[in-house]
Amino acid sequence: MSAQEHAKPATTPEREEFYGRIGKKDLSPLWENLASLVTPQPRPACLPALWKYDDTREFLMEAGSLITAAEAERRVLVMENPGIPGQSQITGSLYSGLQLILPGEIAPSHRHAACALRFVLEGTGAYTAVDGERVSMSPGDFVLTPSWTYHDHGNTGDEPVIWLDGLDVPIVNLFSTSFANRYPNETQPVTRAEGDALALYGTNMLPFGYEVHGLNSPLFAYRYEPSRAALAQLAKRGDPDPSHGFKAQYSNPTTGGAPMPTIGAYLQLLPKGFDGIEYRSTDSTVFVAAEGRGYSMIGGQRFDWTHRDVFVVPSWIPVSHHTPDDEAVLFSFSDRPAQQVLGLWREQA
Ligand code: GTQ
Repeated sequence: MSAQEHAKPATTPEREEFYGRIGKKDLSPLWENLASLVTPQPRPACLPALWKYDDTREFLMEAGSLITAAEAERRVLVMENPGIPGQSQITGSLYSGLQLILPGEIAPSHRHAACALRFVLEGTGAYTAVDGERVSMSPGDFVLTPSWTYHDHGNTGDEPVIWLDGLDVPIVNLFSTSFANRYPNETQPVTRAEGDALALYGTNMLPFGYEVHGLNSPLFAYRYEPSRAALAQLAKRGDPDPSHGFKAQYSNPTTGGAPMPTIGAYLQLLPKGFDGIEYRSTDSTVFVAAEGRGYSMIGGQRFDWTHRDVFVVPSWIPVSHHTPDDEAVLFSFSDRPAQQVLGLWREQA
């Protein structure tokens, strides 16, 4: 402990007796807890962790024979951070899980205060409907479901479809601001043609006189191909960032900001032979390998990952990425926009 940190005062019988008495009146002495309450640096309860896709997928398919998407409402295996088990949290502020929808199934329409994102990992033929528009989902697509928008999922194809869900449920519950309800029917009516949002907001044009309203991107699906092409273009222009490789952030085309107020999403290309240097930031981050394989050093611990494996980097723990054998692409998401708007976010290269 440095002289700058608060040293816990000695306990005496008189003090102990006093603490006991005030405890009965719902009071406690700050000086006993100050050091662990107001810490000099982040002390994330969540731990670095990795979920191998092949293992999780096997359990998910097993779940597929145990319960239907309709009965489950959402057939998801939640990734429980081992540092905070039983909380349905992958980090201190975010929820994440793998969702399976089998051919012919519908995950019924509902809405909630929480914002959600999907990153498709396997299969084609599924769609997500948001605000009356259905968008088809293919591997690598990034789809968002803004707060309080009705959404349902369906699989009209002939293969299982699996995606990664990311939600800000722990943030919503921190503030005790959760609301949710089911749509009266299984699916919401389709009121907009497929491709409507993309045509209106995703082509570097906006409807004439468009005024920004709300906090979410009106473009709710970001296709993998153009996102991947942007990384390839970045890679042609110069050297990779020493920590991040060639990295881009998904943006709300009407503001240039994050697609949702609480969750930022990112895509980065790590060229073959990339040997990244350590970086840390206060936003605990969930990564999934969209392509390739490599490993990351997280707080000195090595995590080997391959296509579709999910791993977590907790707040302020140094991370470096390495791709000795193969080029790789990582998708990631975190609460960075929320931290930034609250003036809390920090990074260190
Ligand atoms: O697809 O709407 O993983 O409501 C958790 C809650 C997915 C969803 C989850 C949800 C959803």
